Amino acid sequence: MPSRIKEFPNRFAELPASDKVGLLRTMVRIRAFETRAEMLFMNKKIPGFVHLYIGEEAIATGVMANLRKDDWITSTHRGHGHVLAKGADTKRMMAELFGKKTGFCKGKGGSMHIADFSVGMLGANGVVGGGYNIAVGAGMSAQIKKTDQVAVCFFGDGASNRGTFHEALNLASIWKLPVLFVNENNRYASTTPTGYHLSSARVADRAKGYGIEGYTVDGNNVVEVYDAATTLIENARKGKGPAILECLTYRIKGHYVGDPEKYRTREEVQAQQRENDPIERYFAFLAGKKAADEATLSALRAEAEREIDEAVAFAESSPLPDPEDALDDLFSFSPSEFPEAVR
Ligand SMILES: Cc1ncc(C[n+]2csc(CCOP(=O)(O)OP(=O)(O)O)c2C)c(N)n1
Ligand SMILES: [Mg+2]
Repeated sequence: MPSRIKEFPNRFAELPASDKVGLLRTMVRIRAFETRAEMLFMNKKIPGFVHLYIGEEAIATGVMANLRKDDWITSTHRGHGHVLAKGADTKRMMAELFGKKTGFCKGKGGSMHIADFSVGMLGANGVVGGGYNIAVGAGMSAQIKKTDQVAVCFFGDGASNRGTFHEALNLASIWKLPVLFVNENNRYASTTPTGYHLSSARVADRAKGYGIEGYTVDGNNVVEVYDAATTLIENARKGKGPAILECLTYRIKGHYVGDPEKYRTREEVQAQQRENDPIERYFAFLAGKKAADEATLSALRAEAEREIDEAVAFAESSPLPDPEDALDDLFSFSPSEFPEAVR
């Protein structure tokens, strides 16, 4: 049987009303950023590749609401939502997407390589499964320094098949590191469905092999994600060790902007858009409890659009990196510089 879960304690109920609306605000900001990034990419303002997080906003939002600024995250090629929810500056983020000098990586990284150490964002990553061991290293440093920081590693269903997954989970388990592995199971790894590429029914089932806990939640229900993350992050902080939190979701847009999407039907996508939009679902939930109304939602959308407008204006007016900066921040060694022992 798939490891679909025990109920987590309802910690969402303890949140003040403003924080409940805050979760909606974060999801709306991510959606606005992604919608604009898609348009800008299609208008050739953004070079390279863009992988959109539309439809998956509840995961970054529900998890990050439980993190302190000095907690760490590692992200993926689909990382904009993680970066925004962790509190990075939208202007510098947009500038990085544009390849401008004012971006987080001076315009040399682009969409897939945004890092902002000042808010604990250790990096998006173009290498699938490249974040695991960075998160484990961060968790190890917290344990050694006794800082009670936590590291959260976001990874996709496809990424759970990388060899690095095994190395990281094993080490995190034997050393009881404060790391939460958050799987974003959006049912596809590029063009390949989970039904084909996963050997287990659930990614969370793999936790058993490492002697840790693994749970699956509805990743399009921000309340469910929040509640599970609260308990698991508190456990990690208290020294109870790592866990896997698998969040079932759906990627509404193509794998990348421009994906011809021959591997799925329009009907499948439309049904998800209609019935499983995480923002619509959470808004309906809040509205049912009279905690938000249409005016709240419109105000949040307008606020997000203003923020993105400012970010785009900043990115557009920023300079490109200078050609002579191309080789700055690179590390290379010639064989003659290697120590004798490894030559
Ligand atoms: C090590 C490595 N192998 C292959 C790729 C090519 N690639 C980019 S994204 C992707 C699929 C990732 O799927 P998943 O982990 O489910 O993340 P999702 O795109 O669904 O968010 C692949 C195979 C890569 N970037 N890095
Ligand atoms: Mg996937």
